[in-house]
Amino acid sequence: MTKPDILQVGPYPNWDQEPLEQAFNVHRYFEAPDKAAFLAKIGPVIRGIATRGELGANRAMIEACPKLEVVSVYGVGTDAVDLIAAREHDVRVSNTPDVLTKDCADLGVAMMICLSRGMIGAEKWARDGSWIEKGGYPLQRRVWGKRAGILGLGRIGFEVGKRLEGFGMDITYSSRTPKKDAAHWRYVADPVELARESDFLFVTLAANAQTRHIVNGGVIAALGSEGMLINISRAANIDEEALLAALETGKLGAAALDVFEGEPRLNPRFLQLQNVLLQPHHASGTLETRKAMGQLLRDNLSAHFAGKPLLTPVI
Ligand code: 8YV
Repeated sequence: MTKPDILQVGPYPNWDQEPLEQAFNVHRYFEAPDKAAFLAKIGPVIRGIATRGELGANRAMIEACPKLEVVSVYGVGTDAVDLIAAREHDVRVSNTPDVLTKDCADLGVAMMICLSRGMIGAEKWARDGSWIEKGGYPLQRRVWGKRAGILGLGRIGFEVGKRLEGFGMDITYSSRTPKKDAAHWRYVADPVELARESDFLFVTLAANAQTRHIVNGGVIAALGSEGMLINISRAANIDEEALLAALETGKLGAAALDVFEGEPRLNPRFLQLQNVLLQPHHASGTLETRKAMGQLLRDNLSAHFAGKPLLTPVI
C-alpha cells in the first residue's frame, strides 16, 4: 500500500526520524532552501503534517495542502496551529499531552527553587574560588511554607500543585472555573488577586487569543517586589515589555522563564538582569519524554491513516 505523504515542518531526533520515514513518505519542509516553492510543489500530495509545538502549522501551510487530513503536533501546545483554518478545511489535529506533563511540572518547580536559593550563583561561588576568598555564600530566600499561585490548572498546573504540596506551600489557583479535583486548594477567578496572594506565581495555562498577555502590568505589580514569576507555558501569556520594566526597576522581585518572545533570540535586556533564571524552552526536554512524544506523534498519524480514532485529539 502507498505510504501517505507527510510534510515534516521541523527536525526530530534520529530515533524519531527513522520510524517516521519507515511509515510515511516524508517531505522535509525545514530543509527546503525555498520553502514557498517547496510547499507549492509538494503541497498537492500532502495528506498529513508532522510539526512541533513551537512551529505549528499556519493557515498558508494548511491551505497549500488541499488533500490535508491531519496535523500531528510533537508537543502539547497547539497555539502555533491555525485551528480555525484546520476546522474550515476539515483537518484533524492531535498533540502529545500527558507524556510531558510531569517533566514540565518538575522543571517549573526546579526553576523556582534554583532561583529562590540562588543555585546558579552558588555553583559559581564554589567553583571560582569565591568561597575561599570571600567566605559563605550570600543568604537566599526560603521556598517551603510560602504562598504559591498557579495560573491555569490544566494537567501541568495540577502536577505543579501536587509537587508544591510536598513543600508545605499554601496553594491558590486561578482557572476559568473551579476544578472539582482541586477542592483542597483555594480558587480565585481574578489573576490580579491570585498574584497579590502569591509569593511564587506559576504560569501554566494554554496559550490562545484569550490568554494573550493575561499576565499584564497589573498582575506583575500585584506579585510585587518580593514576588517571583515562573513561566513554563508560552511567552505570549505574559506582557514581556511590562515584565522587563518591572524586573529592571525592582517592582517585580524575580522571574524564572523557559519561554520568550522571539525565542531562541531573547530580548537582550534579559541578559543584563541578575534577578532572572533563563531556560531554553526545555520543560519537556528529557530523553524519556521526547521519545514518548515522538512515539505519540507517529501513533496519531498511523491511527488516522488506518481509519481509527486519534489517540490524543485536539480537534
Ligand atoms: C516542546 C512545547 O518544547 O509541548 C509543547 O508545546 O512547547 C514543548 O513541550 C516542543 O513542543 C517540542 O518541539
